[in-house]
Amino acid sequence: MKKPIFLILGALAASLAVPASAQFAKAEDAIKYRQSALFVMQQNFSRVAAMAAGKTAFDAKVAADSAAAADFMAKLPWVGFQPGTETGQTKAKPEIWSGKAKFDDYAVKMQTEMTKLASAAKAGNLDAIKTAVNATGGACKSCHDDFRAK
Ligand code: ASC
Repeated sequence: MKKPIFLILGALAASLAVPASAQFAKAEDAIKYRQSALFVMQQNFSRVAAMAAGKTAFDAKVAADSAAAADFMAKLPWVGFQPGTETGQTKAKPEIWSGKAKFDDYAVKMQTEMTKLASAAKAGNLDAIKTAVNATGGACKSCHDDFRAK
């Protein structure tokens, strides 16, 4: 059976369209992007973690703002882990791409914990912040243990 021409042209256009996720001009841009997002996230997270650990004075406003920033930043790095960005200036292990489902689970887990931290910080509850900092830090660490080269 002959297919209508518009179906054929539509399928062709779809196959030629660049996926929206492939937004980086170069592999090194994707690497820089994910590292930058993780760096800004970590800077905001560690500011709250330092308060939770009693290393710096607790400032509820700074904690809430920093945790909100970290929570937002936590959403951004993942698109940068696109295929073809396994090598270069990166500590990302190739297992990220061969074990993507596990990596994605870690990414979701970290975002979930970071959102809890943002809620705790917004509420200004230092005990809840401490609990959430530990859970979030644990999520960072377990992914690094498996997927980040030393
Ligand atoms: C940080 C940071 C990490 C995590 C991890 C928590 O501030 O840079 O990688 O927390 O150390 O265990």
